[in-house]
Amino acid sequence: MKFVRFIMKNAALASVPKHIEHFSKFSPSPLSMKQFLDFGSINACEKTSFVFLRQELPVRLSNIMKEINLLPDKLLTTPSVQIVQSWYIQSLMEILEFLDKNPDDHKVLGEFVDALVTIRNRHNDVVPTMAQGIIEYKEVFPQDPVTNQNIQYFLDRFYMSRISIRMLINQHTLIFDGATNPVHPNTIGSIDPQCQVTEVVQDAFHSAKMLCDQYYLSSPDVILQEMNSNKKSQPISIVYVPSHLYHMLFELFKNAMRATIECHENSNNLPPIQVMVSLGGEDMSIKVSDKGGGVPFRRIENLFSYMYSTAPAPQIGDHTRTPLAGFGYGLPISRLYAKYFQGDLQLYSMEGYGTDAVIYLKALSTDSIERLPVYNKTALKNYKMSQEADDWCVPSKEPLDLANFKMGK
Ligand code: W6P
Repeated sequence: MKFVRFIMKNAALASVPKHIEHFSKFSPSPLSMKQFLDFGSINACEKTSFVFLRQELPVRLSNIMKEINLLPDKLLTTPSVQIVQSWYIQSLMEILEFLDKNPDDHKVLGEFVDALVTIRNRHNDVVPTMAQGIIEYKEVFPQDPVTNQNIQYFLDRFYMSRISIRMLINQHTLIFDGATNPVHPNTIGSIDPQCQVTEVVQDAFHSAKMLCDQYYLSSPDVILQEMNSNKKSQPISIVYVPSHLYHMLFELFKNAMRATIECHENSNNLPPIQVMVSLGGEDMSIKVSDKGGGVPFRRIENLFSYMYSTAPAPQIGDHTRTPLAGFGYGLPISRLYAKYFQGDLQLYSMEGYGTDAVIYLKALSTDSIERLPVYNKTALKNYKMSQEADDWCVPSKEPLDLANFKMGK
């Protein structure tokens, strides 16, 4: 029996590359907020969702698996990246099992939900494990700008793919587990059709403040304003995933608080963090402003760099890092959450004064459509181009010796 299972397992494993080839030829199908909501409304049909996901999940998995395979060997063969890759292979195989099953069989639908939960849990630690892979790679190849660019390109796409796959899995498992969320009865899976933006702002601020108090024994206050240009004096609400918004705001508040405290160490009153929430016809924007001394323009890009913000694992007994300090991947991943539904997250800093961080989201649910990476020739080119020289000169610190250019007499 054990032997038969061993043979079967390897037969399945051997056919994986063929399946990846097949499914990566399809482009992922981006869903709009409306489509997400439709899966969870009155005519919600578990069967339709099942039939969609058993195709779409292999497509999204295979598209990104092709890109994992394009990573430079030195990175692809690190133990950590190998582990992540094996999780993707395992999860792909588990979904493929459902391709020849009957969508009208209730038992099949139940097993599918269970499989999705297993897959979601398997991938819980993808972000720290990939970070470990970068550390393993950095030990051999200390920071070079070419690698930084490539890793940035890959991880932005890889984590965006992961956000989208987890979104699909969360929606299906939350909607079809047969229970309504007791705390938020009006949510459709993880989406709140009337997400009260300032409520999420206050939640996120409160959590960051607690962390800040714990480590610095003080924390700045908040001044919160909103401008609803559509319906004056009504609170701003949008169709959105509150947990995504919370994640972004929590990250921005931690950064703003740390900057404020470290910049005003020697004074006994901290300038408050100002938040402006604004709803227009196209955008819903949130600006978080601190007077924390700002960041030189040259370093702003590094704040979003996976490579430059991958800190070596803290040594045991090293208490120099606080939770508000080594942010890890907080900012780049927050920007991906904003971009996921066609928004963005940008920093405007003035060194010597402070920083404005702005989250831009779509005001209309018809504009909130998934932004997904697709594996194609353009993507392939981006992995190959890397080795070539930059087409801008490198500024030299050595003064040019004009004597060399004097005409001989
Ligand atoms: C800073 C650096 C930063 C990053 C993100 C958000 C706010 C701030 N403030 O000084």
